[in-house]
Amino acid sequence: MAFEANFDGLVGPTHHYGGHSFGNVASTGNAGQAANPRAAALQGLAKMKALADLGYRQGVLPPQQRPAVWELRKLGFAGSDETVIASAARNAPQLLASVYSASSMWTANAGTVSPSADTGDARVHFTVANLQNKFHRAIEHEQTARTLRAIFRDDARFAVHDALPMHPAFGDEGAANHTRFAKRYDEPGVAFFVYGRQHWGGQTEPQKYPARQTLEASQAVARLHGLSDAHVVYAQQNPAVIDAGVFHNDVIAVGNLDVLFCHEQAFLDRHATYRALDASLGGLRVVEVPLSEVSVADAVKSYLFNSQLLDRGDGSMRLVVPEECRNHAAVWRWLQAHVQPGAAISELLVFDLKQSMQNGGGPACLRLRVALTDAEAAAVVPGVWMNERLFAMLGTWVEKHYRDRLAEADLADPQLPREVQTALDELTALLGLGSIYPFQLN
Ligand code: SUG
Repeated sequence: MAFEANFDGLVGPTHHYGGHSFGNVASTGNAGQAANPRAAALQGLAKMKALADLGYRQGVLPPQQRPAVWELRKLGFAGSDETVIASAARNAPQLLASVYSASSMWTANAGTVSPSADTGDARVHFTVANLQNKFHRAIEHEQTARTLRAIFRDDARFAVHDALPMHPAFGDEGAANHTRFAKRYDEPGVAFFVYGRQHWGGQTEPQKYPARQTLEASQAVARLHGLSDAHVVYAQQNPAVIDAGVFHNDVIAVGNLDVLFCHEQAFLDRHATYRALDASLGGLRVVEVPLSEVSVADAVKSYLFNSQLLDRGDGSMRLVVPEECRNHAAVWRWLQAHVQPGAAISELLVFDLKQSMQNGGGPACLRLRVALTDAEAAAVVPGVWMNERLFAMLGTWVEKHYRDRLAEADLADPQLPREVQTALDELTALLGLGSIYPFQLN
């Protein structure tokens, strides 16, 4: 038996609104607001617990150590950690905020995953995303690789590849631009890679905002995972929607098993894309939302498509959407009219994820999907699986260590790095991960 597990990023204690992501309109629009890291973490945990209670396998990926003082040292700040932080706070507050970002919570960007049914050597393959387009995210990959190797540590079953070379030709944002379709989780499926631009020889690109994912990066991931050409489909994202704030494909499309739920404007050539997927999979169900019913602006603001499609086991899907969908009349109307018994999407679940949403991170951003067989799941470090006990422990841990308010000025507080280390040291013990963080390894 095989199934899809979701590994959600536990929001870290330094969650803030830094305005770090040009092209992500929520991030730049909410820059400078005070955040509530405690509420952010509890909102994420509530979603994980609710899905675990419904019977889905749910894992937790721990946050990263912040501030990444070692990155400030590479940039010329010297002295003790306290001196480095104080001097960055005075002279380069934007840099300090970047190395304080809790952005690793969006684990859809941790890497691209191919299940063992699809790969050349029948292991589950992960390629860590380099996230090279944004400085605050380009500093995630080393820890991401360490964390994934600590959790998926059985080399006979799992392969974790390092991030692709840090160059604009290989811009890689992980699973946010990748969807795996299949008739069943344990059968070979189709890897669908969506790219924003082609580095060498590309014709069309967005004009206003960056395209973060390249075709060349997606092709490299397919090679690393040993995917067969017949089971890979590449499609270019519509550059116009990137310019409208769709910085990852998962802001405008989501798929699972044989269902693709997307906006009419998601792809540059939608008919060719649907045809290629349908042929490769042997039957695809497309649930397409027309522009006449939901505008791209409403899709971006509500995050209708940054939703999770979860298999109900009866041939239909549950759709997990953020609260913001209720607040956009056209979106809510579409959901009320189309999500119903007998349809491909037959049930709606709504979650309050406002803290993450205000940085452009919805339900789908917060999770990394890993299709596993029972034997593979048994080889995962057991402490990361969500259950009553872990939920209670993590809730207590958050209440004990997290602040309920964090604004940019607070990042200069010399106490904050110590609070983070104390919290993370306890967390690795709670999850049974051993030493994974720089402060534990040095
Ligand atoms: O990379 N936001 C993230 C959101 C990532 C969403 N992920 C997916 N769509 N899969 C990003 O733009 C904002 C951080 C700040 O501004 O403080 C940020 O990094």
